[in-house]
Amino acid sequence: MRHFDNLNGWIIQPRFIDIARQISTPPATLMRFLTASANISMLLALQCSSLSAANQPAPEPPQTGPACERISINSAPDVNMPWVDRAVIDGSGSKPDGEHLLWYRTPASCWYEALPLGNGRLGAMVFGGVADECIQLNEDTLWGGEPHDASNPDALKALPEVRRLLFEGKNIEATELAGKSMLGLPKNIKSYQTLGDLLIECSGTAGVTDYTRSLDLETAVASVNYTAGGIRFRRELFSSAPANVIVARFTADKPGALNLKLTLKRYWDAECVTDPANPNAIVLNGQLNPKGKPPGALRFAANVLAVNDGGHVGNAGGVLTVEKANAVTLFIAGATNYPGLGKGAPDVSVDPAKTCAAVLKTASKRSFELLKAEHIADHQKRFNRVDLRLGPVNPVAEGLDTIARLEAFRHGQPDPGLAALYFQYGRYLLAACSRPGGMPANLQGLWAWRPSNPWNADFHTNINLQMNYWLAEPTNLSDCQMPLFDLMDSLVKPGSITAKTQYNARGWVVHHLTDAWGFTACADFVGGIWPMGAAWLAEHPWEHYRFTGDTAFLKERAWPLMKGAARFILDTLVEAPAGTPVAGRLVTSPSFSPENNFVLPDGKRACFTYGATMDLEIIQELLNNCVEASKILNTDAEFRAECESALKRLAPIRISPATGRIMEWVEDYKECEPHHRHTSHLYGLHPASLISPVSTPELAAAARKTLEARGDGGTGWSLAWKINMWTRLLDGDHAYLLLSNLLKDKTLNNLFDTHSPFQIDGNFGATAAIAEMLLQSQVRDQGVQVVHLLPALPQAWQEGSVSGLCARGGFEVAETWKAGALTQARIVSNLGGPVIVKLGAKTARFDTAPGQVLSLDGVLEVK
Ligand code: FUC
Repeated sequence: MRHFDNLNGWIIQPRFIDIARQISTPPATLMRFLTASANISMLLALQCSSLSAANQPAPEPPQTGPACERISINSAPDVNMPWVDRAVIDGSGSKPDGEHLLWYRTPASCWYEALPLGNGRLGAMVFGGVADECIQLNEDTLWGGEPHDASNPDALKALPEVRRLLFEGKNIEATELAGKSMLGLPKNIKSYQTLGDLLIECSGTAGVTDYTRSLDLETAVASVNYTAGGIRFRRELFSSAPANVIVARFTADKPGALNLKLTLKRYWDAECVTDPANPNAIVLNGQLNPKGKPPGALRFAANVLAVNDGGHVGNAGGVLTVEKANAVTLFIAGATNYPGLGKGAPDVSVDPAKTCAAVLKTASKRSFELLKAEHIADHQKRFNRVDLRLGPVNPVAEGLDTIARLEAFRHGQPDPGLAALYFQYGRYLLAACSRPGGMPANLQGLWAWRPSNPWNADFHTNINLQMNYWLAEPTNLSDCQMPLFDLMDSLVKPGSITAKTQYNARGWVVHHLTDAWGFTACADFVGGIWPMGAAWLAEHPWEHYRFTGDTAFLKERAWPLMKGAARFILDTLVEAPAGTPVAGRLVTSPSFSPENNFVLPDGKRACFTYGATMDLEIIQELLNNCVEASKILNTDAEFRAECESALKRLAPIRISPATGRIMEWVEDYKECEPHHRHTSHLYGLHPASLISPVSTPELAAAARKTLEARGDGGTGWSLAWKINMWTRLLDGDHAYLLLSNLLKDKTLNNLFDTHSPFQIDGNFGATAAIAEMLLQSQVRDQGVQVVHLLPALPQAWQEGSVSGLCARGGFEVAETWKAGALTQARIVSNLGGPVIVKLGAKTARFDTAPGQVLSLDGVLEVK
C-alpha cells in the first residue's frame, strides 16, 4: 500500500497539460495515415505524448502490459497518461444506432477520452479498451480533510487597519497585512479524490474489427462493440440510481467465449482483496492517510461482484478470473463513511465494504434486463423533459465519430447538431453528478482521477460552483439543484462562526471556496479574502423560487439562507470616507475583483481595494431579492427596511469616463490583465439582471464595450460566462462566436470542457447559455413576468425546435422556428398569472389560469 501525502500544489504549480491542443496537434494527414494503419494504440499513445513545450512535465511512459499488472491510472501526475490497449483495432467501426451519441472508433487513449457515467453519487469513466479495459471509479463523498474551524481570530484585529490603509490608497500595505492576518488556519483544504480503477483484461482480442464505443445520452448507457476471431463481443455499462450500483454486462455471440481477469487498484491508501464473504467478489478497502490520521479518517470501499452465465469464476489475491463464460455481469458498488453534509466527522461505526456488499446483494438479485430498464426509465424522467433540434442539419457532420466531428467543426464544417449534442450532454452530466440527497457538482462534477485534483476539485464559490447550476432551472432539471441547497444549509453554522470570528458580524459567510467539511475561512492566497460567496450563492434558492413559485421552499429554505447572507453583508458594509470617489456611500472593504489585479498610480500592481464593482452588484441583487422575498412572505419588516436603506446608500455601478466600460473597481484602475478570464464586474448583466439593454441601455452599452475589451478567448468556463453575457445583450451571433470558440478550443474529445485542465463548469455554463439564446425570463415589466422567445438566435441556427425549457413564473416553453423566424410557440402556465410574451420588438400580454396552454403563431397571435 502506498501512502498519499497531500499533493496540494495545483494553484502554485499547475502541472496540467492542454490536452485539447495536444490531441489536435498531429496533422490531419498523419492522423489519416495512422488511423488507417494497423495499430491504433500507437496513434493514441502518440496523441497523448506529443508535448512540445519545454516547460511541460515529461509525460508518463505508457504502460503497455496487461491491465491488471499495471499501476492504477491515478499514479500518473496528470490524466494524459496514455492508456494503451494491447488489442490491434482496425478503426473500421460504423456509427451505432441512437440520436444523442458520443461515439468513437477506438478505445480512449487517456482519461480525457473516456466516457462518464454517473447516478448522482457513483461515477465511472469508461475507457472501452478491448484487451485492456479501465473503468475509473468515483464516489462523491470521497473527500480528504475533516471538519475544522479554520477562522483566523487575528483577522478581526487587523480589519480596521486594513480598511484604513485601503481608504488611504495604501493598497499594497493593506494586502500585506491582510495576507498575514486574515487567511484561514490552515489556508488550504484537501482534495476530492478518486475511488480507484477497475482494471479488466479480456482474452481473444487479436485482429479487432468493427469496433465502436459510445455513450447514448438518451439511455445513459455506454456500449463497447467489436468483432474478434469471428465473434461479436458486446459490453453495456450504466450507473443505476435505483439500484445504487454500476452495472457492466459482457456478452459474446458464441457460447463460452468470454475470458476475463479483473482487479481493483488505487495507487494510494487502499488494497484490493478477495471478499471473504463472497467467492465471486473482490473488495478495494481503503482509508485516507491511514498513517497520519487513524482511526477517524475517512474510510472507503469499492466492491465488484461477477455473476457469470456459464463457465467458471475464480478468485484469488484480489483478482477475479472468469473463464469460458457465455455472459458476465459485473456489479460495482462504492461507499465511504462520510456522515453527510454538515454532520461532522466520518462515522467510525460504518464499514463501507459492508455497505457495498449489502448493495451488491440486493442489486444482483435482479436480472440485467430489469436493472437496465429501471435505469433507463429513471434517467429518462429527467432527460426527456427537454428536446432540442438545431438546424440546418448537416448529415456529413452528424455521421462523423465524435473526434472527427470536433475536428471538422474546428476546420469550419457547419454543425448546429454539435451544439445541440453539447447542450444535451450538459444536462446529462448534471443529472449524472447532482441529484437530491447527494453531493453538489464539484469542479469536475463527480469525475476525478487523482487523490489530489486540480484546485482540489473543490467547490469554488467565486464563479464555478454557481456556474455549475445555471442550467438547472432553465433546462428543466430543477431537482438537480437540491444538493447545492443542502451544501448551503450545511455552511450556515461554520459560516456564522467565521463571520463572528473574523468580522464580528452576524449572518453567515463563505469565502472563495469550500469543501465537503464546511470550510468557510479564507483559502489559498489573499484573493481568498473574498467574503461574497454566501451572498452570491443566495441568489440560487431565490431563483429556484422564481422558476417554481414554491412558496413553502421560499419560506423554509430560501429565506433563512438569503437573510443570513444579507445579514452578514449589512453588518460588514462601511461608509467610504471623504476624499474617495464614492464618499458617503456604502462599500465593502477589503474587496477584490476575482481574480484580477490592477495597476496603482505609482505603477505597482495590487489586488485589494474597497467596493469592487462585483461586490456592489452581488449586494444590490441580494438585497433587492431580500426585499421582494420578505414582501412575498410578509415577514421581517424591520430587516426589509434595513435592506432598503442600505440599497439607497450603496455605491453605484459606474461607467469609466476614460474607456466607456463598466468600471471593475471603485477607482478607474487599469487592469493588469485586460483579457482576464473573470468578467466579475458584469455580474450585474449575468447572472444578475441589474444591467439590461431594455431597462438600463447605458449600462448595457458599457457592458458591451467591457466584453469587447475582454476579448473572445479565455478558459473554458470564462468563455461560457461570456456567452451568457452576450446572450443577455441579445447578441446571438456574438454568443455563437464564443460558443464556437469553446467547442473548437476548449472541448476535449469526450466533450468535457477544459480550463485547461478539465473543469465541468464550462459544460454547464455553456448549456445554460444555449438555453438563454432560445428563451429568457429574467426581466419583469411592472411586476409581470416577461417570457422572451428566441432572444438571441444566431444566424447559424436558421431552423430548429425546442421543447421543455423553463421560464421564471412557472412557464414551460416550446418553440419552432424556420429561416431564423419563430413559426410557433407553446407556453404551458403551470402556476397561472399574467405573462408578457416578447418576440423581437413585439409583445403580447396574456392572463393565464394554472395549467393553461397558450398556443401562439409566429406573430404572437393565439392559434
Ligand atoms: C477560479 C478561477 C480559476 C479556476 C479555479 C477553479 O479561481 O480563477 O481559473 O477556474 O477557480
